[in-house]
Amino acid sequence: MSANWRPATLSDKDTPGGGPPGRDGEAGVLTRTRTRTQRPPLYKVLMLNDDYTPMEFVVHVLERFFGMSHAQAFHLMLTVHKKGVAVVGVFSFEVAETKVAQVMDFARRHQHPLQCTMEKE
Ligand code: TYC
Repeated sequence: MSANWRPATLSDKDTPGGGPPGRDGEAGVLTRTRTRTQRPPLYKVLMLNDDYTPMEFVVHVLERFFGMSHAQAFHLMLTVHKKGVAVVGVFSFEVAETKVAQVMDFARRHQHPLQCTMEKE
């Protein structure tokens, strides 16, 4: 390794080795690192229709666990009822997982078959 070796910086532009090119035959390894941050993946939480869970229970779930107004919750419940499934929110993996667990537990404790799942966006 040459005596004046130093890591490449942005000011080194494309000069290999971070100094004047190749006086002593440096390999010319570019060490600039990528600094762009990756956004975390997002997950859709889906509510599924069934024939038994009362409409008012689903409205309550959407208000309680997804922070919706009564009007928003009622409208989305009707969408699930008519179409079979709807996205009720988009979250990080951990938040989506928690919402699904809360809904499933709440439904089970009230003996309703309501199903809630998540999938990567
Ligand atoms: N289909 C149910 C009924 O008629 C209501 C319902 C709506 C159930 C949405 C689940 O995710 C659901 N009582």
